[in-house]
Amino acid sequence: MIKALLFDVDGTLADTERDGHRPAFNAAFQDFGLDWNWDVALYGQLLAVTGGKERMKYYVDHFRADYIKPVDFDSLVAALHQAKTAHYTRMLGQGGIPLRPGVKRLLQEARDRGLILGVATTTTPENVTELLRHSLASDGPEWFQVIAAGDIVPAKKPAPDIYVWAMQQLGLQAHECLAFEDSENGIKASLGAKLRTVITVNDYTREHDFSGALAVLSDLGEPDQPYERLDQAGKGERGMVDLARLQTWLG
Ligand code: XBP
Ligand code: MG
Repeated sequence: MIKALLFDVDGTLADTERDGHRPAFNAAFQDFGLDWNWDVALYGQLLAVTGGKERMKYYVDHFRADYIKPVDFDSLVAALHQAKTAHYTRMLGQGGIPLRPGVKRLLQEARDRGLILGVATTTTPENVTELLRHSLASDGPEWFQVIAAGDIVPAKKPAPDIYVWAMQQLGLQAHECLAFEDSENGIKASLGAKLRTVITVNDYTREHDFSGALAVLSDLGEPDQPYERLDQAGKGERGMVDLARLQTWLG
């Protein structure tokens, strides 16, 4: 039996990108009087880069040839990112972003059965704790033994570093853990850390390459709302991800 479940956050625990991070970035750009505006389609392209600060720099370099960077551009990016985080966490505080189907159910079951829970994400730590507090439970952050997030490792996903760091904190090996991801950058990171990985796709990631995944699913499923399995090995299968099913997949 595995000992720990390690979760990505954005796109996996909750659909945070399109209606959470994206409008928060746009609100920050407005605060600073910038004419930058990320629509839903453009944001899909920008998601190729993980990390909010890294994403803003990538946008300027690849989409805004007209923009003249100030000498202290890094400071501007840092200030924009702080403003963005404030907008985003305010949204979370208003209960704005629910967890995806099956997430709370599986976390609860794992907790009841004494499994270790962890987070491995590129997003800012306070984004994670606010999401867990407002969308999981008031003590949500305490359900997790490790929250590996943000700039804690310099190389963000697709680098495996954040998963390696989380496992080091837990004193566990990859074969004792299972990862949950939603994106190609995410699975590159988890497989790079030698973790078996379950994928739940979303509208931004449906077409990504998930080679090497244990299973690719629409979501984790609920009793009255089964997941649909999308990978060739189990195509068309429907059901609900619980520990028994994970154990079957792990063999
Ligand atoms: C999440 C991200 C993050 C968020 C923004 O990727 O790419 O950058 O979009 O978060 P993953 P910050 O789900 O693979 O961890 O602005 O706090 O960086
Ligand atoms: Mg993700």
